[in-house]
Amino acid sequence: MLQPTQRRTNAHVPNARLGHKYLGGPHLRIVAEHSEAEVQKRVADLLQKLENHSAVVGVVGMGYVGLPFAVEKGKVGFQVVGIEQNPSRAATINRGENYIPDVKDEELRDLVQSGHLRVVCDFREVPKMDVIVICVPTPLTKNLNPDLQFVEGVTRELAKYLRPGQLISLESTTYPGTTEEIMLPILEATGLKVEVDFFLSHSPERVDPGNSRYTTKNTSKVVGGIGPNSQTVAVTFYSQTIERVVPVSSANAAEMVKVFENTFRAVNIALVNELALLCDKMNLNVWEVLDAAFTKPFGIMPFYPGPGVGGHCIPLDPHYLEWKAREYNFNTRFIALAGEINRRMPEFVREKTHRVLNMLGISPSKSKILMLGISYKRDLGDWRESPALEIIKLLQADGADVVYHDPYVPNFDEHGIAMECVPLTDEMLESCSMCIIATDHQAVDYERVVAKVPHVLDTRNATKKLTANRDKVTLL
Ligand code: SAJ
Repeated sequence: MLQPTQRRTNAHVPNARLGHKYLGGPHLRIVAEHSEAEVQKRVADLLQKLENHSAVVGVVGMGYVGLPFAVEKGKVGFQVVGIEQNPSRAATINRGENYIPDVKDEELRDLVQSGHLRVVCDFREVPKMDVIVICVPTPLTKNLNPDLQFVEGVTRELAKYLRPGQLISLESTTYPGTTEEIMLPILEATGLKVEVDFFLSHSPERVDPGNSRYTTKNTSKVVGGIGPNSQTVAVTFYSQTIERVVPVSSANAAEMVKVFENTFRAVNIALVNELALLCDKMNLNVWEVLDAAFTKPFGIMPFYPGPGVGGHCIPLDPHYLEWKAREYNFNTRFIALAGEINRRMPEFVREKTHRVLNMLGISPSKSKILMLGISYKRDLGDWRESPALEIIKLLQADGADVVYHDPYVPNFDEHGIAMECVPLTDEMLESCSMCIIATDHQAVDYERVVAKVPHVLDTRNATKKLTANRDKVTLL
């Protein structure tokens, strides 16, 4: 028998109309019946606030996803309140200062000055919010298992302040089932019921950091509600600032869409990395082979080998799906193999570095190596999970003196390595035994680098346009 504070779910009550609430001990009785009309009025009220932009929008996590999203919502007139755990980030935004390259400084400044955007560091203002969007990291543990501490922690905080009429939407990339199996029970433990009192959806972020062509506004957005009412309000919410919203049948489906997208990339990157490993053995130029293959006008799309796969999406997200699939006794072999090949690439770069040093007659332990590029991909300053860090660690273990230059990274302290960027002077270049190009930033003068250093190991084909000194370049 249910205890006084417990509720019977509708599933146990035949012909239950949506929205029955049962509180009761031995004599179960309907004490607060939500009529369908009441629920639909709640939906209508929220829709009105979304359509006339009078809704207050909360965005949890002011990172590369949350801040651009908050700015887009503020630009169309919503009152946006960011919730950010890092006080210095919050203070920076509240001063009208930007720290996300994909956000225009003046747009942020104008929104802060007009009061359309401000950031707090706790959840006490949640009751004022009509929509709360969650854009927090979903990392992996050391043994590649999902780490949902941030999603769960935020959901528990939101539950303390949850009120009827609110939409909660998770944007973080995660395994299918997170919204429904992890977040929903925490939110319904408050006694409020989804689809009746509050609404819940998943809409995966699709941000390509540094991509100026595809932005938060013009990148299509997949939206999956826990139920029809949640779907209606979530699609309306996202449609206010995003040109194309793609509704799917459930939050699970929306979660699966995103992990598939990133798995697609991880597997195809691994395919060309494996080809690079084979071409090395067959003395073929993998870059020539791929450039020729990508001239095919249909049925193919460009991917390129590299020193490994960085960022906090592609190396991580597919393992969320791999972990969940095991629950169904299903082995996602492509994901496992792709991860294995991609994680092997730093070791391959170390092996090719040894070959170059051998050719120069220099022992690794007596070498000075310039790592050119630390960021995980070109033209941005983000070194999370960057393969360059792994390669530095491997070469340092060989006794090499490793220095780095990255125009976007003045210094870094990660994975037990702390280094300062060295200037790319002729003297510095000439003092090195060799250089490894790990990130193909466009701002670097590769012609001068190749002219000044004894030899270059180019893991990104950054020197493809060079004609002079080609004998001083070894490609991955
Ligand atoms: N990489 C290769 N070869 C390639 C492409 C990429 O080695 O052909 C490497 C990159 O150098 C980088 C890593 O893989 O180290 C990830 O590359 P990425 O371009 O996928 O970079 P992310 O993680 O910043 O952005 C991706 C988005 N990228 C694109 O769609 C182009 C997209 O998958 C997601 O929207 C985003 O992650 C995310 O947040 O999930």
